[in-house]
Amino acid sequence: MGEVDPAFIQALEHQPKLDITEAEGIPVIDLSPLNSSDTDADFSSLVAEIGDACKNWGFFQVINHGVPLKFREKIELAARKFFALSKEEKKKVSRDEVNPLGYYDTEHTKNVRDWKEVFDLTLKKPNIVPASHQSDDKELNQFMNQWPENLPELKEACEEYAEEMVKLAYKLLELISLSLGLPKTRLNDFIKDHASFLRLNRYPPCPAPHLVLGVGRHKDPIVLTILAQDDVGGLEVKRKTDGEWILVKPTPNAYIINVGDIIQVWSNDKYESVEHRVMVNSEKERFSIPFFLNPTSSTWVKPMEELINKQNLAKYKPYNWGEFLAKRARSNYEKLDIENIQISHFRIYSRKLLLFI
Ligand SMILES: O=C(O)CCC(=O)C(=O)O
Repeated sequence: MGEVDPAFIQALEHQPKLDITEAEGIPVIDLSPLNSSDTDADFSSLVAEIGDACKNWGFFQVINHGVPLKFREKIELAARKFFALSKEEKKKVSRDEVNPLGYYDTEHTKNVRDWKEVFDLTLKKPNIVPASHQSDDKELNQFMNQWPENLPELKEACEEYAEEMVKLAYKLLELISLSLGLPKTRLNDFIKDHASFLRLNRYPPCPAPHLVLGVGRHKDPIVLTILAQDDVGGLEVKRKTDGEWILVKPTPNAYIINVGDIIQVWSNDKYESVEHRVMVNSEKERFSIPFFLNPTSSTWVKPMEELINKQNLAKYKPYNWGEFLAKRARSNYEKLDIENIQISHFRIYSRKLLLFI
Protein backbone atom coordinates (compact mmCIF):
# COMPACT_ATOMS: atom_id res chain seq x y z
CA MET A 1 0.00 0.00 0.00
CA GLY A 2 3.08 2.24 0.24
CA GLU A 3 2.74 5.87 1.42
CA VAL A 4 -0.28 6.83 3.49
CA ASP A 5 -2.89 8.25 1.20
CA PRO A 6 -5.06 10.90 2.95
CA ALA A 7 -8.10 8.69 2.20
CA PHE A 8 -6.91 6.43 5.09
CA ILE A 9 -6.43 9.15 7.69
CA GLN A 10 -8.97 9.08 10.51
CA ALA A 11 -10.43 12.28 11.98
CA LEU A 12 -8.46 13.31 15.08
CA GLU A 13 -11.07 12.02 17.52
CA HIS A 14 -10.97 8.55 15.94
CA GLN A 15 -7.20 8.13 15.74
CA PRO A 16 -6.06 5.20 17.91
CA LYS A 17 -3.87 5.46 21.02
CA LEU A 18 -0.98 3.10 20.53
CA ASP A 19 -0.24 2.65 24.25
CA ILE A 20 -3.65 1.11 24.93
CA THR A 21 -4.06 -1.45 27.72
CA GLU A 22 -5.33 -4.96 27.20
CA ALA A 23 -8.86 -5.79 28.25
CA GLU A 24 -8.63 -8.13 31.18
CA GLY A 25 -12.35 -7.96 31.75
CA ILE A 26 -13.67 -9.47 28.54
CA PRO A 27 -15.32 -12.72 29.66
CA VAL A 28 -13.70 -15.98 28.58
CA ILE A 29 -16.41 -18.62 28.57
CA ASP A 30 -15.66 -22.33 28.69
CA LEU A 31 -18.12 -24.18 26.44
CA SER A 32 -17.00 -27.67 27.55
CA PRO A 33 -20.33 -28.41 29.33
CA LEU A 34 -21.85 -28.55 25.81
CA ASN A 35 -19.54 -31.42 24.89
CA SER A 36 -20.88 -33.58 27.73
CA SER A 37 -22.61 -36.81 26.68
CA ASP A 38 -24.89 -36.55 29.73
CA THR A 39 -28.34 -35.80 28.32
CA ASP A 40 -29.50 -34.45 31.71
CA ALA A 41 -26.56 -32.02 32.00
CA ASP A 42 -27.50 -28.71 33.60
CA PHE A 43 -26.43 -25.75 31.45
CA SER A 44 -27.99 -23.08 33.63
CA SER A 45 -24.72 -21.56 34.85
CA LEU A 46 -23.35 -21.48 31.27
CA VAL A 47 -26.55 -19.81 30.07
CA ALA A 48 -26.24 -17.23 32.87
CA GLU A 49 -22.59 -16.55 31.92
CA ILE A 50 -23.54 -16.02 28.27
CA GLY A 51 -26.43 -13.74 29.26
CA ASP A 52 -24.18 -11.61 31.51
CA ALA A 53 -21.51 -11.35 28.80
CA CYS A 54 -24.06 -10.30 26.16
CA LYS A 55 -25.63 -7.74 28.48
CA ASN A 56 -22.52 -6.24 30.05
CA TRP A 57 -20.00 -6.52 27.22
CA GLY A 58 -21.62 -7.50 23.92
CA PHE A 59 -18.29 -9.33 23.40
CA PHE A 60 -16.80 -12.50 24.86
CA GLN A 61 -14.30 -15.21 24.01
CA VAL A 62 -15.09 -18.93 23.98
CA ILE A 63 -12.72 -21.81 24.69
CA ASN A 64 -13.34 -25.58 24.45
CA HIS A 65 -15.79 -24.69 21.71
CA GLY A 66 -15.56 -28.01 19.85
CA VAL A 67 -14.09 -26.64 16.58
CA PRO A 68 -11.16 -28.95 15.69
CA LEU A 69 -7.90 -26.99 15.45
CA LYS A 70 -6.98 -28.63 12.12
CA PHE A 71 -9.72 -26.67 10.30
CA ARG A 72 -8.47 -23.37 11.68
CA GLU A 73 -4.86 -24.18 10.84
CA LYS A 74 -5.84 -25.18 7.30
CA ILE A 75 -7.79 -21.98 6.55
CA GLU A 76 -5.13 -19.76 8.17
CA LEU A 77 -2.49 -21.30 5.92
CA ALA A 78 -4.69 -20.98 2.82
CA ALA A 79 -5.45 -17.33 3.69
CA ARG A 80 -1.74 -16.53 3.97
CA LYS A 81 -1.11 -18.19 0.58
CA PHE A 82 -3.98 -16.26 -1.01
CA PHE A 83 -2.83 -12.85 0.19
CA ALA A 84 0.75 -13.72 -0.86
CA LEU A 85 -0.42 -14.09 -4.51
CA SER A 86 0.47 -11.26 -6.86
CA LYS A 87 -1.88 -8.27 -6.99
CA GLU A 88 -2.68 -9.29 -10.55
CA GLU A 89 -3.81 -12.79 -9.47
CA LYS A 90 -5.89 -11.38 -6.60
CA LYS A 91 -7.52 -8.81 -8.87
CA LYS A 92 -8.78 -11.65 -11.08
CA VAL A 93 -11.24 -12.46 -8.27
CA SER A 94 -12.08 -8.85 -7.34
CA ARG A 95 -15.48 -7.86 -6.07
CA ASP A 96 -17.37 -5.23 -8.03
CA GLU A 97 -20.38 -3.00 -7.63
CA VAL A 98 -22.83 -5.83 -8.41
CA ASN A 99 -21.14 -8.79 -6.72
CA PRO A 100 -19.65 -7.94 -3.30
CA LEU A 101 -17.76 -11.26 -3.01
CA GLY A 102 -14.11 -11.99 -3.69
CA TYR A 103 -10.99 -9.88 -3.22
CA TYR A 104 -11.08 -6.25 -2.23
CA ASP A 105 -8.53 -3.75 -0.92
CA THR A 106 -10.39 -0.46 -0.91
CA GLU A 107 -13.14 -0.98 1.64
CA HIS A 108 -14.41 2.11 3.48
CA THR A 109 -15.89 2.11 6.97
CA LYS A 110 -17.79 5.28 7.81
CA ASN A 111 -16.41 6.71 4.58
CA VAL A 112 -12.74 6.44 5.58
CA ARG A 113 -10.58 3.85 3.83
CA ASP A 114 -9.51 0.78 5.86
CA TRP A 115 -5.86 -0.37 5.96
CA LYS A 116 -6.54 -3.95 4.91
CA GLU A 117 -7.24 -6.40 2.13
CA VAL A 118 -10.09 -8.90 2.32
CA PHE A 119 -11.52 -11.98 0.63
CA ASP A 120 -15.26 -12.56 1.13
CA LEU A 121 -17.46 -15.54 0.37
CA THR A 122 -21.05 -16.57 0.96
CA LEU A 123 -22.18 -19.90 2.38
CA LYS A 124 -25.53 -19.81 0.61
CA LYS A 125 -25.73 -21.11 -2.93
CA PRO A 126 -27.41 -19.50 -4.73
CA ASN A 127 -27.49 -16.34 -2.62
CA ILE A 128 -30.25 -14.24 -4.19
CA VAL A 129 -30.69 -10.73 -2.79
CA PRO A 130 -32.63 -7.61 -3.75
CA ALA A 131 -30.66 -5.59 -6.31
CA SER A 132 -31.64 -2.38 -4.57
CA HIS A 133 -32.76 -1.23 -1.16
CA GLN A 134 -36.00 0.22 -2.62
CA SER A 135 -38.92 -2.07 -1.66
CA ASP A 136 -40.75 -1.33 -4.92
CA ASP A 137 -37.73 -2.39 -7.02
CA LYS A 138 -38.28 -6.12 -7.61
CA GLU A 139 -35.01 -6.73 -9.45
CA LEU A 140 -32.84 -9.44 -7.88
CA ASN A 141 -29.11 -9.97 -7.75
CA GLN A 142 -27.05 -13.11 -7.17
CA PHE A 143 -23.96 -12.98 -4.95
CA MET A 144 -21.35 -15.31 -6.48
CA ASN A 145 -18.27 -16.79 -4.86
CA GLN A 146 -15.06 -16.34 -6.85
CA TRP A 147 -12.09 -18.67 -6.37
CA PRO A 148 -8.50 -18.11 -7.50
CA GLU A 149 -7.52 -20.61 -10.19
CA ASN A 150 -4.04 -21.12 -8.81
CA LEU A 151 -5.00 -21.92 -5.23
CA PRO A 152 -7.49 -24.81 -5.28
CA GLU A 153 -7.02 -25.53 -1.56
CA LEU A 154 -8.60 -22.17 -0.61
CA LYS A 155 -12.13 -23.28 -1.54
CA GLU A 156 -11.90 -26.55 0.39
CA ALA A 157 -10.37 -24.89 3.45
CA CYS A 158 -13.04 -22.15 3.50
CA GLU A 159 -15.95 -24.53 2.98
CA GLU A 160 -14.84 -26.99 5.68
CA TYR A 161 -14.16 -24.20 8.14
CA ALA A 162 -17.49 -22.50 7.42
CA GLU A 163 -19.35 -25.72 8.28
CA GLU A 164 -17.66 -25.71 11.68
CA MET A 165 -18.59 -22.07 12.19
CA VAL A 166 -22.24 -22.83 11.47
CA LYS A 167 -22.23 -25.62 14.09
CA LEU A 168 -20.72 -23.27 16.67
CA ALA A 169 -23.13 -20.48 15.74
CA TYR A 170 -26.11 -22.80 16.32
CA LYS A 171 -24.81 -23.72 19.78
CA LEU A 172 -24.23 -20.08 20.70
CA LEU A 173 -27.62 -18.99 19.47
CA GLU A 174 -29.30 -21.70 21.56
CA LEU A 175 -27.51 -20.43 24.65
CA ILE A 176 -28.42 -16.82 23.82
CA SER A 177 -32.05 -17.79 23.24
CA LEU A 178 -32.21 -19.55 26.63
CA SER A 179 -30.52 -16.58 28.30
CA LEU A 180 -33.31 -14.33 27.01
CA GLY A 181 -35.88 -16.68 28.57
CA LEU A 182 -36.90 -18.02 25.14
CA PRO A 183 -37.13 -21.67 24.06
CA LYS A 184 -33.74 -23.12 23.07
CA THR A 185 -34.32 -23.15 19.31
CA ARG A 186 -36.42 -19.98 19.05
CA LEU A 187 -33.64 -17.89 17.44
CA ASN A 188 -32.23 -20.76 15.40
CA ASP A 189 -35.55 -20.86 13.55
CA PHE A 190 -34.55 -17.58 11.84
CA ILE A 191 -31.29 -18.98 10.49
CA LYS A 192 -32.47 -22.33 9.13
CA ASP A 193 -31.87 -21.02 5.64
CA HIS A 194 -29.12 -18.62 6.64
CA ALA A 195 -27.07 -16.58 4.16
CA SER A 196 -23.89 -16.15 6.19
CA PHE A 197 -20.55 -14.78 5.04
CA LEU A 198 -16.96 -15.69 5.76
CA ARG A 199 -14.20 -13.12 5.42
CA LEU A 200 -10.43 -13.43 5.34
CA ASN A 201 -8.69 -10.24 6.51
CA ARG A 202 -5.07 -9.23 6.09
CA TYR A 203 -3.81 -6.02 7.70
CA PRO A 204 -0.41 -5.12 6.21
CA PRO A 205 2.21 -3.32 8.35
CA CYS A 206 1.52 0.41 8.22
CA PRO A 207 3.99 3.34 8.40
CA ALA A 208 1.45 5.49 10.29
CA PRO A 209 -0.50 3.27 12.74
CA HIS A 210 -1.36 6.30 14.89
CA LEU A 211 -3.34 7.88 12.04
CA VAL A 212 -5.19 5.00 10.37
CA LEU A 213 -7.28 1.97 11.29
CA GLY A 214 -7.39 -1.54 9.82
CA VAL A 215 -11.17 -1.33 10.16
CA GLY A 216 -12.78 1.88 11.37
CA ARG A 217 -15.19 1.90 14.29
CA HIS A 218 -18.38 0.00 13.49
CA LYS A 219 -21.03 -2.34 14.81
CA ASP A 220 -21.84 -5.55 12.97
CA PRO A 221 -25.28 -5.37 11.32
CA ILE A 222 -25.71 -9.18 11.38
CA VAL A 223 -26.89 -11.73 14.03
CA LEU A 224 -23.50 -12.51 15.56
CA THR A 225 -19.84 -12.71 14.57
CA ILE A 226 -17.39 -15.49 15.38
CA LEU A 227 -13.86 -14.17 14.94
CA ALA A 228 -10.53 -15.98 14.82
CA GLN A 229 -7.62 -13.60 15.33
CA ASP A 230 -3.94 -14.49 15.15
CA ASP A 231 -1.43 -13.73 17.94
CA VAL A 232 -0.56 -10.18 16.76
CA GLY A 233 -3.54 -8.40 18.33
CA GLY A 234 -5.22 -5.19 17.23
CA LEU A 235 -8.95 -5.65 17.82
CA GLU A 236 -10.34 -2.97 20.11
CA VAL A 237 -13.76 -2.93 21.74
CA LYS A 238 -15.53 0.10 23.16
CA ARG A 239 -16.16 -0.83 26.78
CA LYS A 240 -19.80 -0.28 27.71
CA THR A 241 -19.12 0.91 31.25
CA ASP A 242 -16.92 3.89 30.36
CA GLY A 243 -16.71 4.15 26.55
CA GLU A 244 -12.92 3.46 26.60
CA TRP A 245 -11.31 1.55 23.72
CA ILE A 246 -9.72 -1.62 25.04
CA LEU A 247 -7.62 -4.22 23.27
CA VAL A 248 -8.86 -7.81 23.07
CA LYS A 249 -5.92 -9.95 24.12
CA PRO A 250 -5.37 -12.84 21.70
CA THR A 251 -6.11 -16.17 23.45
CA PRO A 252 -4.69 -19.16 21.57
CA ASN A 253 -7.39 -21.17 19.76
CA ALA A 254 -10.23 -19.13 21.30
CA TYR A 255 -12.99 -17.50 19.27
CA ILE A 256 -14.20 -13.96 19.89
CA ILE A 257 -17.96 -13.64 19.75
CA ASN A 258 -19.85 -10.40 19.37
CA VAL A 259 -23.53 -9.64 19.49
CA GLY A 260 -24.69 -8.10 16.21
CA ASP A 261 -27.38 -5.50 15.55
CA ILE A 262 -29.98 -8.18 14.78
CA ILE A 263 -29.68 -9.67 18.28
CA GLN A 264 -29.99 -6.12 19.61
CA VAL A 265 -33.28 -5.72 17.73
CA TRP A 266 -34.57 -9.24 18.56
CA SER A 267 -33.81 -8.66 22.26
CA ASN A 268 -35.34 -5.14 22.10
CA ASP A 269 -32.05 -3.61 23.34
CA LYS A 270 -31.47 -6.05 26.23
CA TYR A 271 -28.27 -7.11 24.47
CA GLU A 272 -26.50 -4.33 22.57
CA SER A 273 -24.20 -4.60 19.62
CA VAL A 274 -20.93 -2.91 20.60
CA GLU A 275 -18.59 -0.72 18.56
CA HIS A 276 -15.23 -2.19 17.68
CA ARG A 277 -12.32 -1.30 15.41
CA VAL A 278 -8.92 -2.64 14.42
CA MET A 279 -5.53 -1.03 15.02
CA VAL A 280 -2.60 -1.79 12.75
CA ASN A 281 1.09 -1.69 13.57
CA SER A 282 4.27 -0.70 11.80
CA GLU A 283 6.05 -4.05 11.98
CA LYS A 284 3.78 -7.03 11.67
CA GLU A 285 1.04 -8.04 9.30
CA ARG A 286 -2.08 -9.38 11.04
CA PHE A 287 -4.65 -11.92 9.86
CA SER A 288 -8.18 -12.51 11.12
CA ILE A 289 -11.18 -14.55 9.97
CA PRO A 290 -14.65 -13.33 10.90
CA PHE A 291 -17.72 -15.47 10.25
CA PHE A 292 -20.83 -13.31 9.98
CA LEU A 293 -24.08 -15.12 10.83
CA ASN A 294 -26.87 -13.65 8.69
CA PRO A 295 -30.53 -14.57 8.33
CA THR A 296 -31.92 -15.15 4.81
CA SER A 297 -32.46 -12.02 2.80
CA SER A 298 -36.29 -12.26 2.95
CA THR A 299 -36.29 -12.06 6.79
CA TRP A 300 -38.12 -9.21 8.49
CA VAL A 301 -36.09 -8.25 11.54
CA LYS A 302 -38.10 -7.04 14.56
CA PRO A 303 -38.19 -7.38 18.35
CA MET A 304 -39.30 -10.84 19.54
CA GLU A 305 -43.00 -10.82 20.43
CA GLU A 306 -42.35 -12.73 23.68
CA LEU A 307 -40.05 -9.96 24.90
CA ILE A 308 -42.32 -6.99 24.37
CA ASN A 309 -45.28 -5.90 26.47
CA LYS A 310 -46.82 -2.73 27.83
CA GLN A 311 -43.81 -2.07 30.06
CA ASN A 312 -41.31 -2.89 27.32
CA LEU A 313 -42.74 -1.67 24.02
CA ALA A 314 -41.06 -2.54 20.74
CA LYS A 315 -38.15 -0.17 20.17
CA TYR A 316 -37.73 -0.93 16.44
CA LYS A 317 -39.92 -0.99 13.36
CA PRO A 318 -39.56 -4.20 11.31
CA TYR A 319 -37.02 -3.98 8.48
CA ASN A 320 -36.22 -6.27 5.60
CA TRP A 321 -32.75 -7.79 5.87
CA GLY A 322 -32.18 -8.13 2.09
CA GLU A 323 -32.99 -4.47 1.43
CA PHE A 324 -30.83 -3.41 4.37
CA LEU A 325 -27.93 -5.47 3.03
CA ALA A 326 -28.31 -4.08 -0.51
CA LYS A 327 -28.00 -0.53 0.83
CA ARG A 328 -25.13 -1.41 3.13
CA ALA A 329 -23.13 -3.20 0.42
CA ARG A 330 -23.13 -0.04 -1.68
CA SER A 331 -21.72 2.15 1.05
CA ASN A 332 -18.96 -0.37 1.87
CA TYR A 333 -17.98 -0.37 -1.80
CA GLU A 334 -17.68 3.31 -2.46
CA LYS A 335 -17.15 6.47 -0.48
CA LEU A 336 -20.52 8.15 -0.03
CA ASP A 337 -21.39 11.52 1.44
CA ILE A 338 -24.06 10.08 3.69
CA GLU A 339 -23.97 7.82 6.74
CA ASN A 340 -24.64 4.18 5.82
CA ILE A 341 -27.83 2.50 6.95
CA GLN A 342 -28.04 1.56 10.66
CA ILE A 343 -30.64 -0.05 12.93
CA SER A 344 -31.03 3.38 14.52
CA HIS A 345 -32.88 4.39 11.33
CA PHE A 346 -35.63 1.95 12.38
CA ARG A 347 -35.74 2.98 16.02
CA ILE A 348 -39.08 4.07 17.42
CA TYR A 349 -38.37 7.08 19.58
CA SER A 350 -39.86 7.41 23.04
CA ARG A 351 -42.35 10.15 22.08
CA LYS A 352 -43.92 7.75 19.58
CA LEU A 353 -43.62 4.88 22.09
CA LEU A 354 -45.69 6.89 24.56
CA LEU A 355 -48.38 7.43 21.93
CA PHE A 356 -48.76 3.65 21.62
CA ILE A 357 -49.56 3.11 25.32
O1 LIG B 1 -9.92 -8.23 12.39
C1 LIG B 1 -10.59 -8.10 13.39
O2 LIG B 1 -10.14 -8.33 14.53
C2 LIG B 1 -12.03 -7.63 13.32
C3 LIG B 1 -12.56 -7.54 11.93
C4 LIG B 1 -13.88 -6.88 11.81
O3 LIG B 1 -14.38 -6.25 12.72
C5 LIG B 1 -14.57 -6.97 10.51
O4 LIG B 1 -14.02 -7.55 9.56
O5 LIG B 1 -15.73 -6.48 10.47
